[in-house]
Amino acid sequence: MKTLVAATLLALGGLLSQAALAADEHAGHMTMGKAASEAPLTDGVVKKVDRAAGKVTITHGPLINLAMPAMTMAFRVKEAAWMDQMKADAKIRFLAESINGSLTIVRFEAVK
Ligand SMILES: [Cu+2]
Repeated sequence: MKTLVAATLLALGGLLSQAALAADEHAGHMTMGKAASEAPLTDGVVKKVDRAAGKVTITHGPLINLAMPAMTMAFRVKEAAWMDQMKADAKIRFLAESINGSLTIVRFEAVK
């Protein structure tokens, strides 16, 4: 009986820590906190740069922090200067977040 109780408690503990992890991850979506900046960068290829609109169209791999599969879409860019390194067919690595409802590139690296 003791063993069963211990096993149940262990299983429960596992579930609780998973729930806690999920909650942390969710918090990362909602804030501009540390958690998001630690998310892995995603590979992308620039398709189009619209400086006037401040938007860049990118064919991107899965965006884990946004639960978004690979696709081609437009993003806003947090630092306008990054657009200097974003030309059609340029390979980049980036992190996007939803800022005031707009998906925005918040971290950017050019791939050489
Ligand atoms: Cu997308």
